[in-house]
Amino acid sequence: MKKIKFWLASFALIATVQAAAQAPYSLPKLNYDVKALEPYIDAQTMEIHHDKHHQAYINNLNKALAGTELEKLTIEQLMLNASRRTEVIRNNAGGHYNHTLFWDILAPAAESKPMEDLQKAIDLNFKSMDTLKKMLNQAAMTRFGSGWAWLIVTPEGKLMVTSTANQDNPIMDVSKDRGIPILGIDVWEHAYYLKYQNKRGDFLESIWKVVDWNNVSKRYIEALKDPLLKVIEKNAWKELNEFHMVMSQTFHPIEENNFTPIKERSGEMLAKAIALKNSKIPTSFNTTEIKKAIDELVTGATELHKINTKKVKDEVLKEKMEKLHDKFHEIQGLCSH
Ligand code: MN3
Repeated sequence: MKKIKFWLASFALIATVQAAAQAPYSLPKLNYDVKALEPYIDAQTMEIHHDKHHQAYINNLNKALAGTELEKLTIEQLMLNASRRTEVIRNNAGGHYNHTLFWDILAPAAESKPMEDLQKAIDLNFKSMDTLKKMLNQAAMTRFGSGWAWLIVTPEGKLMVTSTANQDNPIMDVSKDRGIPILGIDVWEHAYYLKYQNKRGDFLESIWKVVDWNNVSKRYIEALKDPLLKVIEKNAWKELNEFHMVMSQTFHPIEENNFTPIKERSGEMLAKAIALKNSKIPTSFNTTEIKKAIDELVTGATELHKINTKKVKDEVLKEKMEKLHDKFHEIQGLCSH
């Protein structure tokens, strides 16, 4: 049975990888006519914004990914570790994701209202819809230069208003506030300049006439169930990532019989283990199991550093390091649920 499961999983993986390989990103169709959001967003703005600007993000993204390993990643995976991507990939992956969301949360003369679950969450987090709109407009007004204002679902399942510069978004590790966006307002001048010129505030008043709360509500429900929330939560755990960095930069050389990095950095690794122990453990990872494993990680890193300063044989160092590496992966495994 296990074997069958393994093969099924392998086929699924191959299918996914193949789909990704032959699927450079493409422009999603609008669900409404370019004129449909008039008079709040004019047809010419919609046309240029969708057909030219969004298309350009897609073209640049496909070009930057072509023939690289990154082609196999999902758009979310590309964005999560934005700090490690090139500027081109970060900007254009964000540009594609953000605009895809933007078209979806707009609707012609939307007189829609949030569905019950979202309405309750808005009341709980912001007291009222009016306050939420004010906060979003404030975030959009004070975003200097180009960027986005967001309503996001945080890893704790709460709603939060935030904003990002350029084409960044809260899925990215470069953002201060992290979570899954369910509503985004584009405040690049290309989103409003033809009709509103420099009056960003007027654009922000109008946009509420065309926000599709049905789709925002659906996105809210989906975000709460999305495994990406846990991934973001773990990805945002800075001390875990910093330990991981030192671990991978010292452990992998050992596999190739290079002991120099660990001999030079065992003290640094111990410091990172202690920092991890003292860090604020994200809510859903704050279990006795994980705390115990982190304690053991500190013990292991202490021993490793101690024997390293005594200049033991490489084999002894290697054995300790393998145990520490296993312990770290145990923590990572516990974190992924
Ligand atoms: Mn735009």
